[in-house]
Amino acid sequence: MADALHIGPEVTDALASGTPVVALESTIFSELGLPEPANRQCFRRVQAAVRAAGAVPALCGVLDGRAIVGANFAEAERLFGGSVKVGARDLGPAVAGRLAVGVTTVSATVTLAAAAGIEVFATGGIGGVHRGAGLSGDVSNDLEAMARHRVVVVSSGVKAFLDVSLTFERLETLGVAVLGWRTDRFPAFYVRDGGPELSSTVNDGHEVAAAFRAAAALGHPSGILVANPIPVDAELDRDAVAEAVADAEAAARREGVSGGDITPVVLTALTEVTGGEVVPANIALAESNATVAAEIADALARHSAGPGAVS
Ligand code: PSU
Ligand code: MN
Repeated sequence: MADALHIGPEVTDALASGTPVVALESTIFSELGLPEPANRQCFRRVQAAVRAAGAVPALCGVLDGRAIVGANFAEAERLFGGSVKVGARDLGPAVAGRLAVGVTTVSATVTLAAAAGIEVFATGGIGGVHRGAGLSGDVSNDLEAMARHRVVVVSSGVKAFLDVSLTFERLETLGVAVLGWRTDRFPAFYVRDGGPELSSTVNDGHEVAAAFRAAAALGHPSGILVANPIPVDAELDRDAVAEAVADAEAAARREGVSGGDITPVVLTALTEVTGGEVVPANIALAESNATVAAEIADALARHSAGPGAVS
């Protein structure tokens, strides 16, 4: 099915000429991730940040039964209005069933990035181990996808309402390295340093590129998670976030949602209970991650692939 994947012309040219490319998911830019019009604003800021750092953004999604890597303006507009969430396992059925509009999560986007030959991906927060996963078994496929594909994922930690410690442990189990971007603590999304201590800190894109190329040269099959804390001036109050998350989760429980529906419902409730305070924080961290990802993509473009890169 040669038609299953469509790589946009700008991204095709960039990949051919060695210009850095940063893959972007579409779920966060749909109403499943951010309310209108913040979703579009967030995308504009993220893609401008990627371009300002000299890289080409590659927005991913599913349109008319094709996986798109590098949506053009009209395609992006359709994705922003999408409401069908597509994870990695949904890609095959979405294409075969000619799904009209599907927004891709981290797991699906990392899969598409790898298929297209893109090595860096930026998002806000990844999915992970939900609280109470011991009973519900709810663990995002995002973690497994990072273990399976050699892609650098830049995020500000995991979604605010997950179990950060269990997610961190799972990343270790799966063999995904976590590098702290100028930090030695795993960031807690809206808060800079709520999480576990990290064993590796990186200070620039070249340090990430060196670790990524070395892991590949040694045959390690997994990606790397770069954990970039939310910018200082956008950080929210830790206790207020904890309280808002508890309220939002209670609201989701009352609605009786489960599985993949939990994230959008809790995110919507979180926006409501904080009076919209989480929205600018979300945009600021996504923009910062885009800048960091573009710097890493630039460094990777200079560190040639293959064993020769390690000496
Ligand atoms: N984090 C956010 N907002 C989001 C998501 C994560 O702050 O919208 C999305 C991402 O697309 C992520 C997905 O990949 O949620 C994970 O969903 P699940 O837990 O159902 O795997
Ligand atoms: Mn889930």
